[in-house]
Amino acid sequence: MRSATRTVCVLILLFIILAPLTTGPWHNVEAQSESPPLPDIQRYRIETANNVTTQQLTTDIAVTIDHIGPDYIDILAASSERDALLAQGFDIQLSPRPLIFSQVDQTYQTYDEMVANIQQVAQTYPAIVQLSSIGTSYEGRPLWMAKISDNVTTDEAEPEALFIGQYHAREILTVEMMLYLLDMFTREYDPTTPDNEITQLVNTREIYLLFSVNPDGGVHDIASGIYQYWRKNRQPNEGFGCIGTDPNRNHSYRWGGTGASVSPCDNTYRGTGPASTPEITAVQNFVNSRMVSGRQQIEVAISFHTYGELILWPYGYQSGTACGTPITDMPADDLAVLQTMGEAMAATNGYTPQQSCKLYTTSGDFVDWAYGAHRIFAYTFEMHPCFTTGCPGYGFYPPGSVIATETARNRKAILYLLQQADCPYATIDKPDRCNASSADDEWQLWLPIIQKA
Ligand code: 0X9
Ligand code: CA
Ligand code: CA
Ligand code: ZN
Repeated sequence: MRSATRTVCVLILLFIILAPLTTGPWHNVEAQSESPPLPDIQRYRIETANNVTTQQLTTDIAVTIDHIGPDYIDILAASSERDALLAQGFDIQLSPRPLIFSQVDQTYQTYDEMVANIQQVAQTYPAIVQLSSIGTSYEGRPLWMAKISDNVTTDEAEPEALFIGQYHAREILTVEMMLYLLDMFTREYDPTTPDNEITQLVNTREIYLLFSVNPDGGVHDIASGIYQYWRKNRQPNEGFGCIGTDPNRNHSYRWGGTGASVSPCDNTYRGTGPASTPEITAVQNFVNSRMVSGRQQIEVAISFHTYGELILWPYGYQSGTACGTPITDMPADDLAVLQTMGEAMAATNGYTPQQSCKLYTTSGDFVDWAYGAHRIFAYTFEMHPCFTTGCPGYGFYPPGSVIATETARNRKAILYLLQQADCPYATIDKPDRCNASSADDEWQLWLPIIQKA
């Protein structure tokens, strides 16, 4: 099965009880007088009165389910996918309401606004913020990263943490999440109150904020004024008319397995090889560079996505009934740590905690690589909105009015993870595991890979 198809099949299980009709803010948006080009990917509505199921819709065609209503299913489909559905006899209607960026929301920051914002903050707080670029995107945009710590220009012996926004272009709330963190760590930092939690964490951790892995996709998504539902990066695929690799299928760990597409036109296209995108090469080079004296300095990481209100941990590559069963490249203690911290974080934000492969199988995503190649305790957060009964139907493009609450919602979870970063194994009552001298069979297994000694 194709990955997106499998994705949707899993989602069916989640949505056997269909969500009631909800009215999203875009319902008020009228068409603009001059009409910008419509995206190739558009929203289509399929009435489910004649028992059409998500499974039927996606068995052969990798469309994305956008929203499930009481008697309809909204899908996101490229024109080729739409034609294929029509050829199969489905009665599908173009959704009449394109989401217009300037009308739906001026509160979301564009790439240029984001850059101006983070440069301004870095200038205001030079003692604790160091701005750099870890590389450039395919179209040449800097991939901006802020390091936040006391003595920020010195590499101190402090646990490190990495937070990443916008792997996927249309997941616009994730950029706001990163900007919330920058704002929180700087405005609340006060060296005169070392007991304040923010101050304590900035003083004892080295925190990396990578604001957007996929700025090209993000810029493209809003360039016409109408949201394009764009997911991938903007790297052309030679010999194909369609553009882009899915950055979250392009990481090197077990790249090329199931749960990613080999077709350049698919939304989960894995790319021509491991780290074939400049963006993922940059991410991996950065994380690799944090291997100092044979030890990976980054202990914990979160990759922010939308949507579904989920906290997911590795591995994503296991499939079917193998998901969650013991596996040689993850000691049982590590799975226990991932689960313990994942559930603790979920208790603070109301997300649903689960192993990635429980949602669906992927290969080449960030968390599998971060853990598999570096043993970083890494999480995918799927932010607001949720995707079950009663959830709002605005999917990837929530109204700006939710930004403040839905970013602050993750504050406690992030502070918790940062607190655990000095010894994640303490969460399963095995703090000695954090010492270099720990050695048992499971631990030894890892030494050749990560040399965490
Ligand atoms: O498919 C993805 O890359 C992530 N979901 S999204 O809707 N934001 O695209 C989920 C990645 C987590 N890994 C697995 N579920 N295996
Ligand atoms: Ca420091
Ligand atoms: Ca350090
Ligand atoms: Zn995503």
